[in-house]
Amino acid sequence: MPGGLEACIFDLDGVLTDTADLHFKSWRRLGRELGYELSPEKNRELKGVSRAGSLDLILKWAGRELDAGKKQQLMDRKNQWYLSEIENLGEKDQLPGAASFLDQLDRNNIPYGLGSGSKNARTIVKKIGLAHRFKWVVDGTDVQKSKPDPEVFVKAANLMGCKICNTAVFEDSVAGLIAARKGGFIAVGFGTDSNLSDHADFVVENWEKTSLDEIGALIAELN
Ligand code: B16
Ligand code: MG
Repeated sequence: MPGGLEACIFDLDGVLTDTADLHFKSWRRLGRELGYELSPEKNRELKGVSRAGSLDLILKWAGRELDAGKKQQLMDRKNQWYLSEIENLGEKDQLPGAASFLDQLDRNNIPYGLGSGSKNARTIVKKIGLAHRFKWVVDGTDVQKSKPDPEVFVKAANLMGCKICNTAVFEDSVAGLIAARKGGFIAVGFGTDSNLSDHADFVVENWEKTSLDEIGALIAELN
């Protein structure tokens, strides 16, 4: 196996598809109802953060405090808007090269699973036409603790029966990379954010600029 790589776990939003803008539209709409304008810069801080964690941050930025019942109502409303935003997702919304990377894993008999903080992950992965490729899926509905807690990845690794230290987690968020490292995984940052490298073993910019061979070589260098 390339570089001793035994298995891979993929984050969903930002790694296999990009729904960040759709989350942004829905949170901004909710913010406006609270008299708060969510900026694109502040929205970036929500990357990889759970729904409840995102609402708490927005309320903090808006200087608001609400009880648990009201917060649940707001999260439900945001999710209704988000669900209508993701209605038209399709295969076209797979990040370019993602499916080819899965092909490379298949050819090398390297198992892979999904580890997403989103409670909508199963819907999204189906819409983008990748559900049939993921035998192992752990998402926000399966865990008690959100990223940066490693629970989502550890649960996926346990399902897959792979050795954590030989399993690479691909993540576009700092919260997710911290989770991967805490869990003892190989933490692979995905994307162009400058802050990823501080929390990752190495970073790949996008699927079209890398290959399984390159990732295997980068992992071999870590050992
Ligand atoms: P939901 P990931 C995360 O998905 C998103 O990055 C984050 O922006 C979102 O708030 C979180 O899921 C919860 O999403 O409201 O759909 O449960 O990156 O972990 O795949
Ligand atoms: Mg993500």
